[in-house]
Amino acid sequence: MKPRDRLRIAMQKSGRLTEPALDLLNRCGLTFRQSRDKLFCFGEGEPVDLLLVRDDDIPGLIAQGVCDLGIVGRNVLNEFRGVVGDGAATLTEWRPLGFGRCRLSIAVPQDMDYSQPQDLSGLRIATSYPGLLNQWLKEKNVDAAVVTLAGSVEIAPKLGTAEVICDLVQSGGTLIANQLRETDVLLQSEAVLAGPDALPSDERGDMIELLLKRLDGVIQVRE
Ligand code: PRT
Ligand code: ZN
Repeated sequence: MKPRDRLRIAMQKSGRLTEPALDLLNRCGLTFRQSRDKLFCFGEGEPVDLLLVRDDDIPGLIAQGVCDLGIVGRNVLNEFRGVVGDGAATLTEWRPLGFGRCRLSIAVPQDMDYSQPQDLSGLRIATSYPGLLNQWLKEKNVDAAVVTLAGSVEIAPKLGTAEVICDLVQSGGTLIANQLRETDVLLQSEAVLAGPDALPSDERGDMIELLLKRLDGVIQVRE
């Protein structure tokens, strides 16, 4: 395969991270021509293009070398790193980006007695982040069953598919609406710039360095 001479950045096509990610790239001086299918956006001034995808696909696209960088939640990046393990291409968090902040937390029914992680022993915990949850349970030496759900995790206790959940929390409103109480934070998350461990040794590496410099300037100005 001929090495690409343009940089390719993966970002969320449509969701919470889309607008702030585009805004950040614009402030780094990157502008894009939106294509009709909106999957691929050609960079106008600089040789940097965008691939618009589901956020869950971003780490894999970088690991496969389809994209050079990605803007994705730390929760998604770390789940991929944990699940894929040591054998696969390793990814690095190059920069925290300061938006899309949330936390991955355990939440229990409001009326449940809970004082420490050991109280979860023998219970079922519903989550979309089985890798991160299993890692935490192992650290805490808790033997609980992990029930993996793609979405609507917060209604699992009501449906009876699990007693407890492990999900993303921002304002806490969703938990309250479902009579749940946040107990432990597993991960503080925000959008990050993710990439391979090592910069490519061609022009794309130089472009990434330039982008990181601009990013640092933009992030500093904002802080
Ligand atoms: O289609 P695609 O797969 O790309 O989108 P998605 O639905 O998986 O992702 P999206 O757009 O919902 O979230 C993208 C990223 O935003 C996540 O991976 C997080 O890194 C980040 N983020 C920040 C959040 C939240 N805040 C958040 N509040 N992601 C999800 N939520 C959900 C949470 O799952 C829960 O259902 O919002 C609810 C909780 O919010 P509060 O405010 O009620 O606590
Ligand atoms: Zn997703």
